[in-house]
Amino acid sequence: MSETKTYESNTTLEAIAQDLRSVGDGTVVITTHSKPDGDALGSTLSLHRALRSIGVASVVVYLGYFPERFEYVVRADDDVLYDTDESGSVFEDERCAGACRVVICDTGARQQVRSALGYLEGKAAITTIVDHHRSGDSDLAAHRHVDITAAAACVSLAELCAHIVGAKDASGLTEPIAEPLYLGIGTDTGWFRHTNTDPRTLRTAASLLESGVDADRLVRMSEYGDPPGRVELLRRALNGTRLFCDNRAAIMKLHMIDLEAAGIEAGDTGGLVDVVRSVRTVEVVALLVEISDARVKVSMRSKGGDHAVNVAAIANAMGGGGHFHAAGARVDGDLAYADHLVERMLTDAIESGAS
Ligand SMILES: [Mn+2]
Repeated sequence: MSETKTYESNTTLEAIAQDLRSVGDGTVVITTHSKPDGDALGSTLSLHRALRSIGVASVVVYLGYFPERFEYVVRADDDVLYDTDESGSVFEDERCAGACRVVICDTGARQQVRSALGYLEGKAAITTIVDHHRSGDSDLAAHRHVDITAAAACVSLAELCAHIVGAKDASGLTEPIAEPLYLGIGTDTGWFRHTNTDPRTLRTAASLLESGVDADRLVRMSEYGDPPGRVELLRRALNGTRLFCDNRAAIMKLHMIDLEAAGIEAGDTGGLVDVVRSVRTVEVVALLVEISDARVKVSMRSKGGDHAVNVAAIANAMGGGGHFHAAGARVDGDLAYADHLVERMLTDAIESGAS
């Protein structure tokens, strides 16, 4: 993707904070990638609450399926709109129509904000991206802060929120702002297990704990928040699982009928790969979820180590994106086609890095 080269920062968090502090009576629209995860939720809600604390109005817009497990994070006094059917009609709301600024958190990729594209059209001059992904579409926003060394968008947001409220660092944030930030950092690092967990991640997280965050509650709600249908989903996912490449790679598969039988949405399949990733020999796992007869969602995770598989490169080759150890794409074709494609790409990746 040619835009990858130019998808980098052209402003600082301090400058973004200064700009947002100066908007007066205007409303800031805050959004993120569709089917928000913990980091998407954390980055948007923390910014919303930080702005509210200094008297700046904002509204958060969530695109697509909203995971039930995260409903508890949104509080009664948060201003949130849901574009659940991804029609984009939610942007007709007068607060969106009259927005003075738009902030997109945890993504900068057109394909991840598809139902907002009509709304974002012509608004690049007033739009800011705060992201930590390697690739995105620069033309979406005139102002960009892209820190690919940040373990989560929430690491950058913690700093941005501190600038907004005038705190010296994240330890000076109030609990309502700190809680979603801690959730985002926790979930994007696999609760501090993934290779992206570095000193800065832990320092930021420690500062957030000092703000009074109930970390145990966040882990319980987000990690132990599966509905009973999860067991049926797991049973079906394991039925469709196979190891290959001397047990170094694994593919898990879910058909639409599996999701229906388990009563689980396609956006709520996170964590399934952990069951297979725990196998010692497995270096990379792909989860294939059938979205329609002709479309498959591919999520890939790799472990760290000397010859770690770069799943971002594989995802890019399939038109998707992500991080070195966690990436995904949507493949046009049926499940059998996607299965063959992914098996070949994982095999190539393992064999080219084999020692
Ligand atoms: Mn993220």
